[in-house]
Amino acid sequence: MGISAARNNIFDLDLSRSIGNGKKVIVLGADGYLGWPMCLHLSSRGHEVVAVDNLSRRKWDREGGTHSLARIAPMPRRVRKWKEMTGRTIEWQRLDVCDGEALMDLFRRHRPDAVIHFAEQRSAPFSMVDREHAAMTQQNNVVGNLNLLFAIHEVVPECHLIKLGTMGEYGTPNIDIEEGYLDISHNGRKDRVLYPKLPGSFYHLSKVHDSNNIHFACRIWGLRATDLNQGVVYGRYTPEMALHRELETRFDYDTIWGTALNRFCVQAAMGLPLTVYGKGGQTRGYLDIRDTMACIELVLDSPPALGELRIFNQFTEQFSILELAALVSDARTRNGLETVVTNIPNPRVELEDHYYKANHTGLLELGLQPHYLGGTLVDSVIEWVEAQRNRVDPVLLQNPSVDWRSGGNRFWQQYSERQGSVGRARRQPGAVSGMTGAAG
Ligand code: NAD
Ligand code: USQ
Repeated sequence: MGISAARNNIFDLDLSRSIGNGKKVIVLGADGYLGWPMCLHLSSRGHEVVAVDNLSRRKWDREGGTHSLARIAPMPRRVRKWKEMTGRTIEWQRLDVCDGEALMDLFRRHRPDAVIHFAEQRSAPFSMVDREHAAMTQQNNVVGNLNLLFAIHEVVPECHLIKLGTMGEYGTPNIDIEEGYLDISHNGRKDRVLYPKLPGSFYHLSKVHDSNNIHFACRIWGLRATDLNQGVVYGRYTPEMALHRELETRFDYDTIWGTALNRFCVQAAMGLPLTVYGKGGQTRGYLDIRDTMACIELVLDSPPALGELRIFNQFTEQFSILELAALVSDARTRNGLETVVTNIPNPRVELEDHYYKANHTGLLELGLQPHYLGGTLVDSVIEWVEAQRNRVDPVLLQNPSVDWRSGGNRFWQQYSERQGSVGRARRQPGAVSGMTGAAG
């Protein structure tokens, strides 16, 4: 949705809670797609927010030749603009979560009531490029999360850890997926165990390792944590971001970082075929970015008891890839335009036709009122993309550059090698100094 259209919704913006009445919250991964809107959302509701990121995502974009379709302002400019628009302060700190000492210092200085952990390498294809990317992903994610557990344990043991996990931790089992735990009977005895996991990439595996470490820390140190197994997020608009274009979050559309529905909207806007991988029966949980904000706020407002690891499945609807493609193509047909849906060879190793039924009642019981996916949202994203079509690189959009069996392919080589400034400028004709998706 363009800023002008989104402005109509700015009355959704709730600045009623005054500063100082909220909690002190550290947001790790604050420069990302979800972390930045989370900072705005919490700040607008009177929480004291410390925004932390090491800007590695901007570096990974440069490495792989990708860029955010929305121009994203550098963090110092974003927090200045927020202060200018609302009078509220978000404290910005550049820090690597894998630097355990620096993280410990941060915790000693701020003694947060809660920490929201988004700061991980989150692309499944990026984790499958080669050995180096798999190792980097698991080291970054698992070590960062472990450092965080120690910082909480040693500095603020009552602090509520809110950790972003993923629905992909479960994989696609042939039985119903429960919220985190499974009650089992075996040889006449009963117990409750963490739900068995069958993840589909080295990235998804890193989240499983995180979940196990968090579970262990809650058991032995009595920490309190909420692990949110989130589905695929779509959309680019929250009321806070509508205040100014420098407050917008990133929007990825390429085959490494872009997620399915966002990518389909870009393909439709460009008049290119929607790329269904394989048969398209792959079914996943999905949610609107506004519901990510709402879920985390609900969780923050009702922390679990000390020693408890609470797990929620954070999504609102499930769709197969073919259903998503049909939704986007129907939205175009209503506007008199034709969209082609094409099945391309699947670069991933995954079931393409499977049973999928995942329980997700926990957040609804906490009070979540979902925004369900409809044609209006799809239309608004497509309309916004049409206005930036000169920034879309069709090669990055249409061609998977990583194969699960053989790693980075010729498209990966082509783009990861084009690191010169000339190549970058050619790929981003609309880039202007200080407002780019590729440069930190
Ligand atoms: P993103 O890549 O846009 O943002 C992640 C941010 O974390 C980046 O700004 C990056 O620089 C930062 N980061 C990474 N490693 C760091 C480190 N060691 N120290 C400090 N900062 C570091 O990702 P996103 O889409 O905003 O996702 C946020 C979280 O939510 C991730 O953990 C992801 O796995 C999870 N998640 C996302 C989705 C989705 O659809 N986007 C779905 C389910 C779960
Ligand atoms: N897919 C297509 N065509 C495309 C892109 C994707 O058919 O053009 C298919 C994939 O093969 C897969 C499904 O769509 O079956 C989802 O892929 P995706 O790229 O939208 O999402 P995924 O790789 O699973 O990862 C994203 C986020 C990740 C998060 C995860 C939630 O990048 O951080 O953890 O969604 S979940 O899928 O629930 O694990």
